[in-house]
Amino acid sequence: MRFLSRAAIVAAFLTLPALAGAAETIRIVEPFVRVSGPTAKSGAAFMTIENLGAAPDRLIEVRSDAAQRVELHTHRQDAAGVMQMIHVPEGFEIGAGAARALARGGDHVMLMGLARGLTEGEEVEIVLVFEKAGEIALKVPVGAPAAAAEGQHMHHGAGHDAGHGSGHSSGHGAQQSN
Ligand SMILES: [Cu+2]
Repeated sequence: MRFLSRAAIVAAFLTLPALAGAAETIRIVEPFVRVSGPTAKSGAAFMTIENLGAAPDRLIEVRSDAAQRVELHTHRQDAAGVMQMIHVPEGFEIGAGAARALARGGDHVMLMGLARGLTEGEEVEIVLVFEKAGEIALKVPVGAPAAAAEGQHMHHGAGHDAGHGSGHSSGHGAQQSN
């Protein structure tokens, strides 16, 4: 009896991913939303999309109540060498068994016309729509993963690596393309 009820609880947990949509073929790794401050009018969402399936898939649309418009963007260098954001209406393809990173300076989900200010630590609901896998709903934290925060000053949130004071603050070059 005790074993059975425990099994039932485990089973209940195992069904949770199914609620989020085709979690077995597409996996979203470390999503986060970045805003330049609580009064920012736009923001961007970043993540790595892994396609565990046997066929390519494509992120074709993103929806969120947090913004008036949500678009898939990338960066391209114009003739003058200036990086510009452009809308990518056809979306982002993720090859079979491949991963595609949406990252600063490259592909990203653009949140235009934020409905309200976003502050670090809260979560934004975003629905990713894939051509084959369908909809995947996420709660995406506002902020930046520690690994991506190096050398940036867009946040001044307290208490996120205090006690890290001295030490390796030198030379993290060669990462930024612009
Ligand atoms: Cu953009």
